[in-house]
This record gives sequence, C-alpha cells and structure tokens, in this order.
Amino acid sequence: MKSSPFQLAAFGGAPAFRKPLHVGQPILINPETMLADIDSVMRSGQLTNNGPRLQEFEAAIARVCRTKHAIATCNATIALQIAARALRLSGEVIVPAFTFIATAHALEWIGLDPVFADVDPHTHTLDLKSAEECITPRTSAILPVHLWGHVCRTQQLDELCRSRRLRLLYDSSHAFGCQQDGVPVGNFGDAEVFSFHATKFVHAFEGGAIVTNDDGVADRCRRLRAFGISGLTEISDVGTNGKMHELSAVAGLHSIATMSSRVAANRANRMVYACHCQSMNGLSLLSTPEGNESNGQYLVLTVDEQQFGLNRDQIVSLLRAEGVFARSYFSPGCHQAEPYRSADSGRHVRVPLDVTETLSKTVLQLPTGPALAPADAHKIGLLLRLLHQHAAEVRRLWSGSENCLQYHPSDPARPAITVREVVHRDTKLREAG
Ligand code: T4K
Repeated sequence: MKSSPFQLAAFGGAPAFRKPLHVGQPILINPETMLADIDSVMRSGQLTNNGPRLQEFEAAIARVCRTKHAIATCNATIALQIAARALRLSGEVIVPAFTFIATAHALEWIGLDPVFADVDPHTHTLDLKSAEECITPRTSAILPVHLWGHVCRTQQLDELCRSRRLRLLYDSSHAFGCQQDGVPVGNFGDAEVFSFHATKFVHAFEGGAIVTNDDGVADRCRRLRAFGISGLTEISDVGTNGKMHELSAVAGLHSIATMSSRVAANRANRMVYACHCQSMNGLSLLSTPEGNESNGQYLVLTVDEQQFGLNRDQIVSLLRAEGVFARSYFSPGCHQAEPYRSADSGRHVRVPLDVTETLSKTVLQLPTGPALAPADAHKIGLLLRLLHQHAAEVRRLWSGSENCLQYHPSDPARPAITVREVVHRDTKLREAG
C-alpha cells in the first residue's frame, strides 16, 4: 500500500488499480442463462412490440413497486417525455437544477420550459420553498428527482401540487427498489419514471419505465409509447416510438432477480467507506434521509476543501490516476448548461441556486456495487487518507506537476496527459457546460 505522496500515480508511481474501477459499473448478468433466454427470444420470432418478455418485465417492475401499472420504455429520457405528454403538461415545469441534464432536456425537447429550483443541502433533492417561488400562471407541473435514491419530501410536494393545481411527475431514475417509510418508490405523485440504463441499479442495457396507479395515465402512456396507435389501426394521439425490445426485457428480468444481493454489496462497501470518512476532516459521506431505504447505487461524498486540504476536482484527478474513476455528478448544474445558460433572463432561472452551485463544485461519487470488493473500497479509503494526511505535500507536488504522468481514459496503464492538463480540461469542459 502507498505510504508517501511520491508513490501516487499522478506523480509517477504505479496506479493502485490496473483495471479501472467505475461508478456505475454495469452488473454482470450470468452469460449462460442470459444466452439461453436470448436464444429462446430469437427462436420465438417476437423481438419487440409488447412481446411476452416485455410483459413479464413490466409485471416484475409493478411487483417491486407495488403499483398498478408499469410501462417499460427504451430509456428514461423518452419515458419522461411520454409521461409529460400523457399528463398533458404545458408551459413551464419546475425541476431541480442539481440533476442529470436529461431531466431538463427531456422537457425542452418537447417544447416545455424547464424552470430550475434549488435543492436541499442535506438530501440533494428539490427544495420546496425554492420550487414554490418558481410557480407562475404558466406552471403546469413539478418534476422532482429522487436523486441518489433519496426519496423527495413526497407528502409536502403532494400538498403543494394539490393546492396549486399542478401535476406531479417524479424522475425516479436513481431510485428503483427504494422506499420511504415502507412505501416503495413508484407510488408517489401522478406518475414516476425509472431509468434502466446500463449504469443503473437495475439495467436492461438501455431502458426505462413509467409507473403509475392511474388507469387513464397508464393507458395514454401505452398509446404514446407506440406512435399513438390504439387497438390495431386507430391513431388517436401524436405518439413516439418509446418501445423496449425483448432482449432488453430479458436483461431487465435477470437484473431485477438479483437486486437484493446488490443492495447487500452496496451496504458492505458503504460501511467500509464510512469508517474511512470518519477519520478524515473535510470528506463526508452523504447520509440517507430518515425513513428512506436506499438501493445504495450511488456512493456520494462532499468535500470541504479547507478541511480536507484538496478540492473535489483535485481528488477526482488524483484518484483517476490510480484507476479509480470517481465522478463529479452533476457538474455544472443544469442551469449552467446550454440552452438554459444563454436563454432570456428569467425564462429558466428566477430563484437563487446557491446550493446547486456549491454542490456542483464539492460533490463526488466513488465506485461501489458488486464489482467492487470491500477490500478495494478499503484500498480507496486508504488512498483518500493518504491524500488527506499529506495534502500540503500533494499540493506542492501538484503545483510542480507539469511533467507528471496521468491516466489514459480507457487504460490507466497508458499515461497520456499530465495531471495539469486533466484539471485544465475538466475545468474548461465545465465552463463550456
Ligand atoms: N434522469 C436522471 C436523474 C438520470 O441520472 C438519468 C441518467 C436520466 C434521467 C436519463 O436516463 P436514460 O435516458 O439514460 O435512461 C450516465 C448515463 O448515461 C445516464 O443514464 C445516467 N443518468 C447518468 C447519471 O450517467 P455518463 O455519461 O456519465 O456515464 P457513462 O455512460 O460514461 O458510464 C459511467 C461509467 O460506467 C463509464 O465511465 C464506464 C462504466 N460503464 C458504462 C457503460 C454504459 C461500463 O463499464 N459499461 C457500460 O456499458 O452518463
């Protein structure tokens, strides 16, 4: 194990991990059983269009969520658009500024105006007061995000939307399998949307789903997912093609079947990281809100530069050199991305977004999941402790680090750019939105 900053890969040492560790490393599906299922799909001749595997997958989603309906789609971005249309949203929709850009882009793409509200500094989910301040006569809905699997303040959001006659649609992309006070995510608001992208807790390679307990909304979603066709030939709506095919449904079924072992793996890793964080000032593991049962898919930390001695971006770069591909989701905040940043003043931003600004500079995610052994989490924890204990020396080496080796994006064994160049590039990328 490394004991001196001179051994850090950023300054010429060997990377701690030869094989890169990723945030969101896709879970492995047993290739043998998967191949048997692929074989049976191919032989069946039914490859897509509401096939038997899709129906099975939808039933499995509804079972986990304990909802009446689940409508599987090709991804969550399209699912958000279908749900927004099914709920007949118009004008402005309030979204948190601290989320993945797809939350906002999905709306913008179909001619709705996302309006950005700030988030709570402790849970990173929508701040109610900020959301309320964004409401205008043009607002048709609030679209909160259960970020990192943290369930939003659903009861208060329900009350707010009911009193202001707004629709409530959740982006639950991170929260499949999560619960709040025993109620599974999927039962909140008018409808909720999941992502089954390869990096998610349950994945279907690419995929998504809308879940709802409202028969009318479910019916419209099903129609809109398949071009707006009802029955065999009648075209009753402007629909899209948001269908999920059979092979994705097969992957989704395999992935759902192994959920509980992943929760256990995430918990075990979290405990290891938590022990390390306790002994470091300035690095805090984000806690799960009370009453919230999380899938643990995202391991989220916040960095206090003054206390830790290094800032978030320095830590991310130094870890990447070691083969630990930490992420800085979500930087920049959505309001700093185009087209929102350059839009007319007040169109998308009309309240202070201070918490989002801070979080987008201080939050980072570390690898977890079954692909990461607790021993590797421990090794990452030790690396972080080394950075913390020798922060002054690391900063000194950093400032003279023009020539030090850096990672190659796909292979840390192939140094490609210097640590300075990485930081410069990351900063430029952020500035460019
Ligand atoms: N709303 C929210 C709140 C979301 O977070 C997302 C998506 C959406 C809506 C939209 O959902 P979808 O329309 O995608 O269903 C990723 C994902 O592409 C995106 O789905 C996800 N959120 C977002 C948070 O992260 P990237 O570009 O940062 O991750 P990516 O694809 O580079 O993957 C991360 C790492 O995982 C890679 O560096 C390597 C590893 N990886 C990834 C893939 C895809 C693998 O090892 N194998 C793989 O197949 O966006």
